[in-house]
Amino acid sequence: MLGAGFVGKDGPMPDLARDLAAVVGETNVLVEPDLRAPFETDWTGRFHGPALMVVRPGATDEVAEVVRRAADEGVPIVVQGGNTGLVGGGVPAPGVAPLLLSTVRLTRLDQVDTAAGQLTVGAGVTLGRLQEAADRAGWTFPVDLAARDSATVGGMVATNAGGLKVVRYGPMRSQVLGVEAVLANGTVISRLGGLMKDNTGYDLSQLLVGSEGTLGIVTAVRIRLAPSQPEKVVALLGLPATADCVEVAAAMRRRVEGLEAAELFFQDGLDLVVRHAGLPAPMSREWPAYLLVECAGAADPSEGLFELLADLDLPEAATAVATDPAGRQRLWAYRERHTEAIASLGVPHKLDVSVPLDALADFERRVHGVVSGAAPAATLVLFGHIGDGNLHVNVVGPPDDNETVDDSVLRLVADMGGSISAEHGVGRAKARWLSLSRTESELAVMRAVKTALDPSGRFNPGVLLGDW
Ligand code: FAD
Ligand code: 2HG
Ligand code: ZN
Repeated sequence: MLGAGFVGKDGPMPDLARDLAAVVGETNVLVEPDLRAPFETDWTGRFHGPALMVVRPGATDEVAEVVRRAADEGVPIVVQGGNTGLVGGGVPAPGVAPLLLSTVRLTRLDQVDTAAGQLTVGAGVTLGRLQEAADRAGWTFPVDLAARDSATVGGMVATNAGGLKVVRYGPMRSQVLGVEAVLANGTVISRLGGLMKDNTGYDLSQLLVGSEGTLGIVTAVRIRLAPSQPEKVVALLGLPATADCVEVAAAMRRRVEGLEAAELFFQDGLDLVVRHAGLPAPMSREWPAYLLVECAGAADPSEGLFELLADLDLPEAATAVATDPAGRQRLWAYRERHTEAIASLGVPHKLDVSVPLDALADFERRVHGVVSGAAPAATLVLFGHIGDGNLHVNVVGPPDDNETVDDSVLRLVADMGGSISAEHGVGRAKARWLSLSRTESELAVMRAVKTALDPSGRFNPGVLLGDW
C-alpha cells in the first residue's frame, strides 16, 4: 500500500513510479519537482532539464529491475553519480524527460584484499571514502581530484576521470581491474574476480570505462590500489612563461623520483583564487606562470627535488616549498580552488583540452587571441595539468547557449593535434564536435558498439555520440 507522500503535487503518480516503488522502496522514487530539482541541474549550472522521476536503487538486482521496467515502458534513462561532471552528461536534456537513475545508494565497500592490494567498491561510493578505506588498509588509491567528497567511483569510471596524479599513476582506467554493470536489456555482466591476468577476449570492463553511461550502468568496480607514499613534498615555482613551466616539468619527470603532480596556473587565476578564498599571496612578487609540483615516496623525496631547484637557481621570491601536511594543503589550495573561484564569476564555458606537450606553450598564447576574437568581453581563465598536456580553458561571459567561443577553441585544439576532451568526457557539451577528435571510421565503430549494446538508444540519449 503506497503512503500519502506518494501522491505528488501534480496529482497521482504515474504507474511506472508505483511499479518502481515496489522495487526500490517508496522513499527512493522522487517524483515531486522540488525533490527532483537538485538532480536536474549540473554542477556548473549550464546544463539542466526535467526528469520524469529520480529513482535510487540500493543494489545491483534493483538497478536491473528498474532498467527492465523502464524498457517495458520505453522510458530513457539518464545515470547520475555525484553530479560533479562538467560536460552535462549526468543531467536530462530539455525535452527528453527521462528516468534519472541515481547511484548514490550503491555504497558497497568490501574489505581491502591486502595481499593483492585490491578492493571491490560500489558505484555510489565517493572518491573520498575510497581513499580513506585504502589508507586504513596501508595502501593508497592514487586518483585524486578536488570534487573528492562528492564524485563517485561509478562516475569516475564512466568518465575515465584523470585528476591531479595522472603523471605518475595514469587515469581511472589504469586502476580498474573489472566492472559489474547492468546493460540496457537488464542483464548483468560482472568481472570482479580481480585476476591480474585474464586474456579471454574483449575487455568489456575497459569498454565501459569512458563510455559516459551510454553503454551500461556501472554498479560495482574491482579497483587496483597502489603502495602508500607517506613522505611528500610540494613546491610552487613562479616562472617567466608557460614554456619555462613545460621545460621544468619535463626536467622533473626525468630527474626527480616520485613526481606525482605537475600543475600549471597563471597570475590572473591566482588573483581570482586569492580574492575568492581570502588567502594570502603565496610569494612576495607576482609571476606570469606558476608550476606546482608534488613528489611522494616511502622515504623523503625532497633531496632530488632540492637538487633540481638548486640547478635551476631561481630567485628566492619564486619558490615556496612545504613538507608538512598543513603547508602542503596551503600550496595546493592555490591550484585546487580555481574551479570554485571561476564559478563565483558566473556560469563558465568549460573547455577541457589536451595538446602535444611541445605545442602547449604555443596553444596557451594562441588561445587568448581566439577567445578575445570570439567573445571580446569574456573573462578567460586558464590552468591545468601540465604534466599531461591538459589545459582547462574556462570562459565566463557568453550566454549558456552561445557556442561561438567553444567552437573556436575546439577547432584551434584540433588544428594543433590535440583532443577536444582530455579528462572530463564529451557529455552533451561537446558531442557536436566529436568528429574533430575521432575519424569517421572510428565513429562508425563507436556507433556499432552503441547499437549492439543499446539498440533503442535508451541510455543517456544525446550524450557522447549525440543523436547517433
Ligand atoms: P556524474 O557527474 O554524476 O556523471 C558523470 C557522467 O558519468 C555522466 O555521463 C553520467 O551519466 C555517468 N555516470 C555516472 N555514474 C555512472 C555509473 N554508475 N554508470 C554509468 N555511467 C555513470 N574531473 C577530472 O577528470 N579531473 C579533475 O581534476 C576534476 N576535478 C574536478 C573538480 C571539481 C571542483 C569538480 C566540480 C569536478 C571535477 N572533475 C574532475 C569532474 C568530475 O568530478 C568527474 O568527471 C567525475 O568523474 C564525475 O563523477 P560523478 O560521480 O560526479 O559523475
Ligand atoms: C581540475 O583540474 C578539474 O581542477 C576542473 O578538472 C577543471 O574547472 C575546471 O575547468
Ligand atoms: Zn583537471
